[in-house]
Amino acid sequence: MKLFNYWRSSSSYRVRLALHFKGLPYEYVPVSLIKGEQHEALHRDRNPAGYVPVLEVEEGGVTSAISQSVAIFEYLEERYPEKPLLPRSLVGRAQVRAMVELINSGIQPFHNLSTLNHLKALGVDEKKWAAHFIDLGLEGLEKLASKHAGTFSFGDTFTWADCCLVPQLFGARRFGGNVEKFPLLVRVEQACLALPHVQAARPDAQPDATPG
Ligand SMILES: N[C@@H](CCC(=O)N[C@@H](CS)C(=O)NCC(=O)O)C(=O)O
Repeated sequence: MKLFNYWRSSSSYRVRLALHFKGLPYEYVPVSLIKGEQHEALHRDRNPAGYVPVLEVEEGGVTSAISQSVAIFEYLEERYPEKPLLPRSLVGRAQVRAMVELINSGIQPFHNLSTLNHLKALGVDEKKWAAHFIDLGLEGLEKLASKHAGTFSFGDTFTWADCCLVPQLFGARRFGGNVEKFPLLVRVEQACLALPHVQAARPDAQPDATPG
């Protein structure tokens, strides 16, 4: 498998967490969002929307490019079910998906690079705008997680919800958010960061990471 991704992209970080948790080897292929490589024809061919991450997989001799971190989660879960990232109960699985969606559709799009660039072009204070929505989303997540969390976001095993939470708090800090307002989320994040597979997936541990 090949993962086309960028060290600081939170959606890329989610997929790295799933891959490392499952112990799946992959080739790391950097796509620099700062240099605009996501818009190059070669990458648009993999993902016409021009985003990372993209996971390239081979099934039955056919190579396919899968975009969207949650679709990638689903593929990996079905393809490699041995170390599950979803709880067993049906309702539990739905609750994890609810936390994932709160982040995936309710927070991350508000601080995506293309969103921020457009806001800037409109003369909006894009950092302040993004910080508002990150804060609002995390407030909802703190309350939702308080119904389900154990050591991790849902009970005592690492799930997709944690694959999304850890990168989201990383992203929130980048935008100057005061994540300490969300003690449960920070406690879960710290439990996650103590795990070796999380350390391996961290942005600053990636080959394209740059200081600062
Ligand atoms: N919902 C998508 C989001 C993908 C996405 O927004 N990726 C960002 C990085 S986290 C990106 O490639 N942005 C490039 C741009 O906006 O130009 C996913 O989960 O994969």
